[in-house]
Amino acid sequence: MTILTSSHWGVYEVEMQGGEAVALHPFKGDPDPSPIGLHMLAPELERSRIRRPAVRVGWLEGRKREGRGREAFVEVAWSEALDLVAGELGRVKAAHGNGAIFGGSYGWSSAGRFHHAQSQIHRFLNTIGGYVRHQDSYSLAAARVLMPHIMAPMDELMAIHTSWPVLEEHTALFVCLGGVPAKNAQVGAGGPSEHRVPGALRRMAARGCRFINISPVRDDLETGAGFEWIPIRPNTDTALLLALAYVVEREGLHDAGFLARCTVGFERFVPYLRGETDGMAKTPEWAEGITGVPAARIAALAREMAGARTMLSIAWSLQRSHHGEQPFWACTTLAAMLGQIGTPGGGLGVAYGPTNGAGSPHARFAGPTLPQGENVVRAFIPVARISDMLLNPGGAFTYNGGAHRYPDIRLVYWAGGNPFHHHQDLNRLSRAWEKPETVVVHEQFWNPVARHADIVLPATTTLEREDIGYATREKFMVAMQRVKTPPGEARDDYAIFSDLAARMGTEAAFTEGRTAREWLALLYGQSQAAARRAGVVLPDFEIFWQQGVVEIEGGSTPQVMYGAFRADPKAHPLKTPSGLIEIYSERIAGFGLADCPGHAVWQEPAEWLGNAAPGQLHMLSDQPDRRLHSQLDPSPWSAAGKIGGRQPVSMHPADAAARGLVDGAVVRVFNARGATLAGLRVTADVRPGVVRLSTGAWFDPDPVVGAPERHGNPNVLTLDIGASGLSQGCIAQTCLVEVAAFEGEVPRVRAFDQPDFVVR
Ligand SMILES: Nc1nc2c(c(=O)[nH]1)N[C@H]1C(S)=C(S)[C@@H](COP(=O)(O)OP(=O)(O)OC[C@H]3O[C@@H](n4cnc5c(=O)[nH]c(N)nc54)[C@H](O)[C@@H]3O)O[C@H]1N2
Ligand SMILES: Nc1nc2c(c(=O)[nH]1)N[C@H]1C(S)=C(S)[C@@H](COP(=O)(O)OP(=O)(O)OC[C@H]3O[C@@H](n4cnc5c(=O)[nH]c(N)nc54)[C@H](O)[C@@H]3O)O[C@H]1N2
Ligand SMILES: [Mo]
Repeated sequence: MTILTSSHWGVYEVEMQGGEAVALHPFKGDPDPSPIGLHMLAPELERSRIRRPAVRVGWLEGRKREGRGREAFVEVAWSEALDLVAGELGRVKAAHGNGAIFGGSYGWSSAGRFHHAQSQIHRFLNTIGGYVRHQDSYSLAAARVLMPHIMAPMDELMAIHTSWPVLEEHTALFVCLGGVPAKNAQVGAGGPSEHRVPGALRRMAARGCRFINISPVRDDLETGAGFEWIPIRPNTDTALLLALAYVVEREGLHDAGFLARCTVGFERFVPYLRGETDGMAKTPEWAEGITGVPAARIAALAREMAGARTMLSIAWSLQRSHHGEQPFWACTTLAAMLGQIGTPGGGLGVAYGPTNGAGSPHARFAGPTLPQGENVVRAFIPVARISDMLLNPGGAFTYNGGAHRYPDIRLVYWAGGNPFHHHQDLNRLSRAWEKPETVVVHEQFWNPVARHADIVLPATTTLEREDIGYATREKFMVAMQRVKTPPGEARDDYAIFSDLAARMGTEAAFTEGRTAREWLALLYGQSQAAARRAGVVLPDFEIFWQQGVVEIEGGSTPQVMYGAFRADPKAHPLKTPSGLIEIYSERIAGFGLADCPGHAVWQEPAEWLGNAAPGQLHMLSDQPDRRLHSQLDPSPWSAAGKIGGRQPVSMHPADAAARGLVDGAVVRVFNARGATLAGLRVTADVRPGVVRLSTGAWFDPDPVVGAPERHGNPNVLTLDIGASGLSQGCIAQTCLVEVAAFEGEVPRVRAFDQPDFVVR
């Protein structure tokens, strides 16, 4: 029997010897397996595991906050650590209420539907009276808030994307903003068991579909054939989309029938396009000045798109920017004007590429899901406003039409996420992080978030516990066996929270008397029932567990997004106020926000090439190809992508020459917010004026005050303001930097393993 395991980057076959995993191999059922997860057993990772509960020295001595992130830790027994955590939860609850506990705990955690750390922590905190939560994600905040007003919630849109086989058959022109990066489609929350994207793109190209990639970088599309690259300036896509819409309208290429039947507000948008409302017609010449794309190319592209079965696809990175709602709204508007939404192979894609999920032809049903209970604390923050919250208790913010205030947080509790990876302006976060009285973290590794805790509880990995691997609309569900002994005294998050619940008097509510295996059987049974309703027969739990895997058969055929809506919008209305696509939204206009009015508009971002000082470059910090965020960064696969142990920063040859920089050099990337050391990669695959520093190198601040971060972490440079008053989303892609040669002795990147760090 082959033992399988599942991860966010795919399913793998586990080679066992004497009851322990010794190697991982690609899953034979996967046409394009990802190499990322093959390295989960690497000794480099094992060395940085947390082995025993540990408490920061200054906190233990006198609840001192100053040393957080810098001091050593003292290992303690589990019983002592759990007493300390329960004591702190009880103290803060009694003195300040549950509204002083921040348990948002944003992060991807690991695959596995039961041991999902975010679900575990939320369920636990709900049993003790609730916590301050977060809303939306770093992935999608601008789009997640905008899209339900004008079309549909993002989760629904992702699930109903036109299937790849339909695109393969019908799409003549595929225009993508931000590519369809195969590196990103390696990933899918819970287990992408069948990597579909690289093959689908190759087959589309082979059948003659023409691809155009509009992106500051060339290599975020791979079709196996040539394609046109339109190297746009970052954060200016809205201007390009508006100019395309201008040409379509002026030349009468829009589909008046579709607009009348399926949309509202076109007549209120046209005066803006023509410049009647602001004195500026959104002509191709106007857009050329903003985007750097030649006016003639813009005008021709509009005609090409109107003249062929066209799929217009947008990457999520575009909305991770200042005014990030606008490219999504402009894209929806243009696709509606072209009138191809609901046709096979035409229309709009808002999730092709970011993960493996969109375009799947497999059945849709709810996978096993741990119920989180009810959170009675009403206070929340938009997810990326964490530093604002900690620095500014009581401060006001707007969100999705409402007015709110930041809570006063005393205790921060994190399991399954790494804010010292995901947040912007990490130097500012470091200052904000000094505010809470206590920080508790469950982690697997001595990574930056563990090092910024007061109490660290060591958690197991997926290989060290039993679980069920499944991602929405995937082909396989996997019985994840326990194949490895945990290091030291690491425990499952479920076991940790169960013991804490016992100390808090809520054990019965948290565990409901079930072992982990009993939970698996229960949750599987619920999913089995949901699958049956969707026309899919799953075997009973015992058979599933013995088989190790089940292939999801039936329940789905290739689909066309909004085919039924297009045919009869009255019978199949959208959940927008009008039931139609909203080119103009009365509701958003009614919020009265200057930075997000009632239709798509071009507004300058806070930082972009249009306001750059001489020498400044636009920095993109995209998803890393050899990791999932910060996960597995010490692995040999991740390390092999670095230059001298640092994350590479890609730069155009002309920009390198202008600065006298050579390939492979250690460079200082900096702005007023911070500085980092990266390894230079010179390549014509990025547009002049742009650099790309992918995320995920473990944050390694130099203890010397003012010295650059040492590992090439872009978030010491990014800007920490909200996308707009509507969504408050993360705007990591809006960021200007300078790059210079590093003078002097190059500091070493810290070794992230444990012994130099923990004292006993
Ligand atoms: N500059 C910039 N910043 C960005 C982005 C960007 O494009 N540019 N992208 C943003 C996006 S889209 C996202 S989603 C975020 C991602 O941010 P995160 O999701 O926070 O990043 P991860 O590295 O996946 O963090 C997961 C953490 O959970 C831990 N973990 C895994 N499994 C378990 C478990 O079972 N139990 C416990 N207790 N811990 C576990 C891992 O060790 C890891 O530290 O980053 C955001 N940040
Ligand atoms: N290997 C791997 N895959 C991942 C992840 C990972 O960490 N590693 N993270 C996953 C997660 S959590 C998410 S949310 C998704 C994110 O998916 P996305 O947000 O779509 O991914 P990014 O890699 O940030 O950006 C995609 C492309 O958009 C380009 N781009 C950036 N800014 C602009 C712009 O202003 N205009 C245009 N036209 N293009 C721009 C970038 O250069 C990049 O090539 O990826 C997922 N996939
Ligand atoms: Mo994300």
